[in-house]
Amino acid sequence: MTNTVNLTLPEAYQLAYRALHSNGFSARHADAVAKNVTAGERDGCHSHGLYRVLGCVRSLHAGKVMADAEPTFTDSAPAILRVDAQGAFSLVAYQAALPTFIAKVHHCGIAALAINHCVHFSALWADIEPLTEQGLVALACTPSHAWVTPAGGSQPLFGTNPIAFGWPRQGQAPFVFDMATSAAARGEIELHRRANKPLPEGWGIDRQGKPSTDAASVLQGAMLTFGGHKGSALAAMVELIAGPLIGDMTSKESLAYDQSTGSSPYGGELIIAMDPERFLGADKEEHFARAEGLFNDMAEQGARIPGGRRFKARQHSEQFGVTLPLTLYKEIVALCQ
Ligand code: NDP
Ligand code: PYC
Repeated sequence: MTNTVNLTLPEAYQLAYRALHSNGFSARHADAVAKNVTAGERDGCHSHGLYRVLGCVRSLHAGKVMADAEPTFTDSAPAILRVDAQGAFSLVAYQAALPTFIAKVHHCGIAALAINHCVHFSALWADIEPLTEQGLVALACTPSHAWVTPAGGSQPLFGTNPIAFGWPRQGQAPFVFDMATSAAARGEIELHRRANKPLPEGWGIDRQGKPSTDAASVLQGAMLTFGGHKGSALAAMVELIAGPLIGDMTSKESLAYDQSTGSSPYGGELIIAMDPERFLGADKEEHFARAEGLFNDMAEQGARIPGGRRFKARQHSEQFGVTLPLTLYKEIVALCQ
């Protein structure tokens, strides 16, 4: 007997939607989350694919996410928009804010969007792509829960704090990197634990502060930043600019708010976008051709272009669907009943 299940993308969406809606999420939120996790699964980002439905429902049952909140807006400055998710997932707030945010970016050349009071479980490339599709250069980051020790320390303090960046490209997929500032996303470690697989070295330490490749021990101990002090500095930056700068929680505050319920992180996300047309005017084409030269030089050396694996996986899934572990499939089906 096979221990996987193959689903078309519409079937994957329907499964996620039913699990979310039947547990109490409004149609609008269930749709936004189901689309997001289906896109994650489609792009081969399993740590932020359908597996996340379990955490979304857990967060709802724990009372740590609002099921039907409507976002509200504050126009803080010509180049700053704030959207308050009112305790719901970030996705509906982001969607609702996008048209005004994009108009501000075009108007000012650069603008920032702060999403406040949101519960955040999702991959950031999904927030970058709607901006690169509009020809914009974009950057996004968010704190999470205090799971990661700063370089030189031994106790969890930072979140896994992802940073994503996107650059639009004419006639082809954008250049997008999206990376946790920890050696790997927490979701990746959770998937290793579920599959009973050892972790690569360098991802975490156990409760006693010893290096460990056992996923459960690392989940109870602490995760490590990527690149030692460099990832640590970037993680601290994310805490600051997507925490206190936008009036929202640090990862330590988010974990305290969680009260050991195992819910998704609560706090803010900062997105900054730039309009190349406003920076470069008539010279844009010339300078974007130079950027293409950079990508070509990378590829010529055999270097993998970040985002390339994901876009390839997307093409494959659109044709052949996605494959879920049978245990995960059954857990999500059980949530629908
Ligand atoms: P990875 O380490 O798998 O990948 C990070 C980036 O590096 C990706 O853009 C990836 O491109 C690229 N990449 C990977 N390997 C190579 C290579 N050999 N050469 C060139 N580029 C490469 O991801 P993470 O585990 O760091 O993060 C996974 C996801 O988790 C992200 O989407 C992130 O947003 C999400 N996350 C969300 C959090 C939240 O609070 N909401 C917290 C932490 C993480 P490609 O995609 O093409 O593989
Ligand atoms: O995988 O580290 C993670 C994560 C945290 C919040 C959402 N994903």
